[in-house]
Amino acid sequence: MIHRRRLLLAAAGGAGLGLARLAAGAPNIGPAGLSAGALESAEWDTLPGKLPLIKRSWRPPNFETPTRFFNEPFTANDAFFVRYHLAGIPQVDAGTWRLRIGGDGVTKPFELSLAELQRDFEHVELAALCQCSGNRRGLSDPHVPGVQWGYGAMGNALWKGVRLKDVLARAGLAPDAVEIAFDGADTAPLDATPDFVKSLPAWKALDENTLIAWQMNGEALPHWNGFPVRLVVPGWTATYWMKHLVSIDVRRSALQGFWMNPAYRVPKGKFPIIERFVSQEVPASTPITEMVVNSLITNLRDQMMYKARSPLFVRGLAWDGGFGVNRVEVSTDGGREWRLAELGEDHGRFSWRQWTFAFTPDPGEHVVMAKASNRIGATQTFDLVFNPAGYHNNVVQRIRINCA
Ligand SMILES: Nc1nc2c(c(=O)[nH]1)N[C@H]1C(S)=C(S)[C@@H](COP(=O)(O)O)O[C@H]1N2
Ligand SMILES: [Mo]
Repeated sequence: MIHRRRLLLAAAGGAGLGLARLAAGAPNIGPAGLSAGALESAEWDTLPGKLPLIKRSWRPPNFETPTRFFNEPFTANDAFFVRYHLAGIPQVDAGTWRLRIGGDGVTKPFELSLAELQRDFEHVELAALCQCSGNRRGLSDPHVPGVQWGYGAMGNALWKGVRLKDVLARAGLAPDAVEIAFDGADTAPLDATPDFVKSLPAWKALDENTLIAWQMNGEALPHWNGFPVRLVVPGWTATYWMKHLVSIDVRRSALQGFWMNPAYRVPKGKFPIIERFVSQEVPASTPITEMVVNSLITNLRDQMMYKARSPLFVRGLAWDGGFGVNRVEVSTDGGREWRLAELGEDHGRFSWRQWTFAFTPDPGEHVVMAKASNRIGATQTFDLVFNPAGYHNNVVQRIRINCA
């Protein structure tokens, strides 16, 4: 059912394209692996300033990027996915916005305006993939609770800002600071949801690639992606990429609270994870940290018809947690034989990397699969590593196509 208001919103969002998608869209958006409920409830919808995206929930707003936008090296700001835990999302005024840096782990707490942040510290720009921990959660089998994401809770961008470590240095960091905690301007207005506050281990906060960013792909951050500034934590899942950042609390003790434990945790020992968050570890679980090696086929659609006996290009993306993807293999026969794909331009180890593979299909059915590996030899799995939150899903896709 398409409401008039939605159509108007879509038009306001600036997309003739979007209107066409809306008209054609309606039921069953997304991969077949989603639950029946997730497929039925998904709709094209448009947040102000965005193109129509796949709506997973309206309040708080959770919107997924359709796969066709992933045929570009960088994800357009108006197509970039949106994820929130809290429904109270203020329009932050850049003129009155302040960032507070304090806590028991600094000797000189202080505040910054946006102009000061931009004036006082060296500017850095880097490409990095922002991927939700729960990307592909909806494909978990058995299904698990949480936003039922398909493949689109991610986006790659060029982020510009300053190094977090430079800002922390001005505050006089205590040598025994263990965690740095971040809070955004969003709140839980009516319900009892705890405020969304996240911390990083000091070593990751002090990494030269961890940024306080105000630009994305050469423009100011869109409201829905954290205006005026957000944290950029290259390599790590997006839960740490605090949007509408307003305060930084340098701590000599571990941050307690729902969003650190029990939320955003993975069972210990189940994933080939290297980067640790020791101050938050408990015997059974650890906070999620870097992304696992993964890939996505971006141009072929499951169950679609393609031309036989002429070259068919398979295109996709591959990424990891910052070690760098160095190899993508493609199979067109359901995994019996694998051949190397050609890697595209390298935008840095935190960016995803495009790849292509050409083959000439015989008539009939073909199962196309892609498998990425990184510089430390980690690769994707064929069988889901089940975990109750549905994180780190890097199961090799199987795309069944028919050629005639
Ligand atoms: N202030 C704030 N920042 C936040 C969140 C949030 O709910 N509030 N969610 C985090 C999570 S879990 C994800 S996946 C990313 C999503 O970033 P995006 O909405 O820009 O795509 O933002 C992170 N930063
Ligand atoms: Mo997330």
